[in-house]
Amino acid sequence: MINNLEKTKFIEDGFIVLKKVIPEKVINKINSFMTKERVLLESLMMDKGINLKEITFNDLDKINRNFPNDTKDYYKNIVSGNFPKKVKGDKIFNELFRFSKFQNKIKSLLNSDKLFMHIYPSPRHISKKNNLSIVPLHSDSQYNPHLKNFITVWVPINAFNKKMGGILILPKSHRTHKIKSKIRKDGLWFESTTKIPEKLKYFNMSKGDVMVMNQDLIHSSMKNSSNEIRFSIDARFFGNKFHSTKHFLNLQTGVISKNTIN
Ligand SMILES: O=C(O)CCC(=O)C(=O)O
Ligand SMILES: [Fe+2]
Repeated sequence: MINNLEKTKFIEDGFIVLKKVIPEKVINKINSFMTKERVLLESLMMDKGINLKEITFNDLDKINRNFPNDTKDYYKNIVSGNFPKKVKGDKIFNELFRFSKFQNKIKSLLNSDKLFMHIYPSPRHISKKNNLSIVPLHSDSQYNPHLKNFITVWVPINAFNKKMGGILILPKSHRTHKIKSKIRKDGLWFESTTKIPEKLKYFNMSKGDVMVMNQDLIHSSMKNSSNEIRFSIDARFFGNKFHSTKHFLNLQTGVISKNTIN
């Protein structure tokens, strides 16, 4: 269980690292799955003349200029470090969040006896040179206007050192800063419209740890300066007093629904 001190700290700081809430063997299983899916994406993109290991802004131009209109979003999603819906929707990701140790702590942070997860969770693959996959400073409330009150859970799958990167956060910023949403020219992310003079913080995490963030906490993706591909999952959770206008998973029943007040 979360103790009162941890809960107060989460409310004040806007984040908390929960240690060892997911079994290592589940993280390893997800790592193998993502590694395999990333290899498939590499060959899919290679067939289209794009090397996923060396993405540049030219590749985005190539997609915008040469690819059929109805496929552009699909391929832009891939070059910006995301997986296609078919992969995001794989049941394997539900295994990550089914443990009571995890669920009880998240419920406690949400002051809820039930737990719901926005569909889909976001598995991400970040390669060394891929600047398109770096999410600029933002809060997740900017990207999820359909959710009223939620928390984000960021799960490193193989990123346990600073060289591989992860996320950088600004403690307490959920109360002190607000970023105005303005879509970047390339359409991939929101611009970081607010200059933040403070230094953002990196937290060392171990296998099975998760970073929980308030929906308004300001954070960004780090660059990956290792030669490996960084894998992570981020997922958004809400409790029984709130609802979503899009699809969500009821973690009590395993049922996916939409628009239902729970
Ligand atoms: O993993 C990343 O690169 C960024 C993820 C993120 O912004 C989030 O989990 O909300
Ligand atoms: Fe985020």
